[in-house]
Amino acid sequence: MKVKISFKDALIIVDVQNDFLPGGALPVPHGDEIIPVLNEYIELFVECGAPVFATRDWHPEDHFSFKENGGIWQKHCVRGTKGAEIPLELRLPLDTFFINKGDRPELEAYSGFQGTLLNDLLKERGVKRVFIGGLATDYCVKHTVLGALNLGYTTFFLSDASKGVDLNPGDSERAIAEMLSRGAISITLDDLK
Ligand code: VGL
Ligand code: ZN
Repeated sequence: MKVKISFKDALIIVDVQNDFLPGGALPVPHGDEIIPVLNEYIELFVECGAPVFATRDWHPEDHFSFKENGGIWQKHCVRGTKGAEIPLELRLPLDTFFINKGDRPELEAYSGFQGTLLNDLLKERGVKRVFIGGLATDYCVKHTVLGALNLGYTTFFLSDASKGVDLNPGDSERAIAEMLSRGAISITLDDLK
């Protein structure tokens, strides 16, 4: 499939943060391998004058999703810590829109649209199509993709720039099947070149 990017499209990079990379608190296996691919997507979007968004899991210390607070996850992406930072290897443009989510103790936000201004910022720019990749396929990427579909965006899933955690074997595959069945379009870099 050939897709031509215009300045009305948007790239949304989900949760590429140190804690989700090998060596981090909640590592996604091979999560680092998507960074060079995402850098190529970034270049393409910047060339077309299309906006780049980067979501960040941005939890307070006492977030209820942490095991120590009764949740299911190892403590991760505490705002202001090294683990919550986006690695410098990801070459984000200076005018990247950063979207912090999960920043209230009692609310989970797997979707970049949940409790954020992401939808408003996209609408303000007249964006109709979004291109979403990052970490993790079976959690925040999936929920961000489903959120975009619910809001009426034509939504592309960047299959070569996403990795899943697969807590249960097959989670990522099931997540992809669900995204596609809801109307997402799976693409790779080659489709944009
Ligand atoms: C995520 C688990 C907990 C994600 C965030 O970014 O996919 N996963 N918090
Ligand atoms: Zn989280």
